[in-house]
Amino acid sequence: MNKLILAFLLCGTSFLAISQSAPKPCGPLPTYGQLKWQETEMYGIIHFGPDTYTNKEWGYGDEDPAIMNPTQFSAMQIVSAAKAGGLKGIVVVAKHHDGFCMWPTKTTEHNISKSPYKNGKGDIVREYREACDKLGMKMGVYCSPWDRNSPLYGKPEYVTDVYRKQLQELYSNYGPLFIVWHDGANGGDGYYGGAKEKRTIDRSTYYGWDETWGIARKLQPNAVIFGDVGPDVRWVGNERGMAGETSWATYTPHAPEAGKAPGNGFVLDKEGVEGHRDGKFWLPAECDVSIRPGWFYHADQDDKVKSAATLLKLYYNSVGHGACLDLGLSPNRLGLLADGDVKALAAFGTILKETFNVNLAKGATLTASNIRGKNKLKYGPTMLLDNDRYSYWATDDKVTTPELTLDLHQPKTFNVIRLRENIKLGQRIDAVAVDAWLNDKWEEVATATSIGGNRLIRLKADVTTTKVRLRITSAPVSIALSDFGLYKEATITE
Ligand code: FUL
Repeated sequence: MNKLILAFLLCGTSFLAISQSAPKPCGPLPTYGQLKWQETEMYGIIHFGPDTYTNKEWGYGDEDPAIMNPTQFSAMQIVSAAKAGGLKGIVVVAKHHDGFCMWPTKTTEHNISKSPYKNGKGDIVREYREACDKLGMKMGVYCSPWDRNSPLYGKPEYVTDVYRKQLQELYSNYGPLFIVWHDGANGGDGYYGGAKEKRTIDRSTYYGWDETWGIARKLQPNAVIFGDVGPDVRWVGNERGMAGETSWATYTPHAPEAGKAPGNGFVLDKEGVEGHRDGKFWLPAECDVSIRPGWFYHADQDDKVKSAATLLKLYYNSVGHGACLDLGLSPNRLGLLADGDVKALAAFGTILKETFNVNLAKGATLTASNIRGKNKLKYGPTMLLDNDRYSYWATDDKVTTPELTLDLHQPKTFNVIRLRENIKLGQRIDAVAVDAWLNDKWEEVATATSIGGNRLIRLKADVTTTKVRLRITSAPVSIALSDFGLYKEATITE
């Protein structure tokens, strides 16, 4: 009888352990498109157009299409350089504020078919698509809502007959897009078909964003929509490539005027830096910053291209804070990235590859203070080392501040720590600390807040130790951590 009870209890316990259900999700959750976007981590945004030839950043809209005549344009050269830099996709600026369309659109004469490029048979957007497909890179598009060429700009017909039709063309004819990009700069003076005047629009209502976004939802259901107000990816609020030291994936956009709806170009953008812990939406940040001072190519900025070391710093401050980095690339008048830009990208890509190639925590013996339902197979800490963003170490519901010890078995030297949550269950962790076994005791070497999809901690100095301890110091719910990595940053050779 006793044996029977014992057997029942044992079975019961292991049954309970195995059937232990997954932690309940916490707060807003990412969509499929947002998960894929998070995995992308870094992509480029390519500004090339009439401004390249007029040496401007914002064309007035009266540029003659005849100036668009790159003699050596090579999407392959540009996208290959981006790939060498570790970027996984590009956003093509298909139309900037000057209204010039880089594809042969039916919506306006102001487009590439009216230029001498390929005798009016050119399609720059298609050339990028083909290069991306050949190189295994993702593609997105940016079609500026503000159009300083269109005579209709400011009237409802511009939105319905021009802008939305342009989006339809771009979303229908250029394959799968991972992101569609909407700018906040809109309204002001411009050519407007010869009117040459200032036109202001109501930024919270003019573009009818809900309906406009609906085009992407229908034609590109897996693409994320970027804008100051998302709705899938938010602007970080600066063009310096910096997400906050604390940066939540959750966010509630607020309008600068009470009682009005926020819109692109009409938002309290400083709030984008950190997001909101209690934000209503899963709306992580994109950090856009150019490799050069300007977004377009200017010959006098050839000596101001960001170095690999600077790009690396931007990487830690963006990708390392749970955001994605959108790096501006600027082909020159020939239609190529200049040598200096190509070299900086290559050096940057090499450092990243060499740094993150070897996780020094691999092979460690992991001991967790708690494992959900004691189910090691499903929720044990070995899940942290399997390179899967969605397998995870989880704790029982009541355990929100667990600890994990890693016995590295031999001295290892690192200066970068990586943590990731399984964001399919939301952003759960507020803060962590990492200790190293030094001088026969635990010494705190790092702390961090807002873990989310990716958190990189770059240490000021190397740490050499045989044992590391991770402490989750604050979380409102049980944890679901998917990754723990220790890395030694590669040396920069430029
Ligand atoms: C800004 C634009 O006004 C710039 O010209 C550039 O395109 C940048 C990426 O977005 O808001």
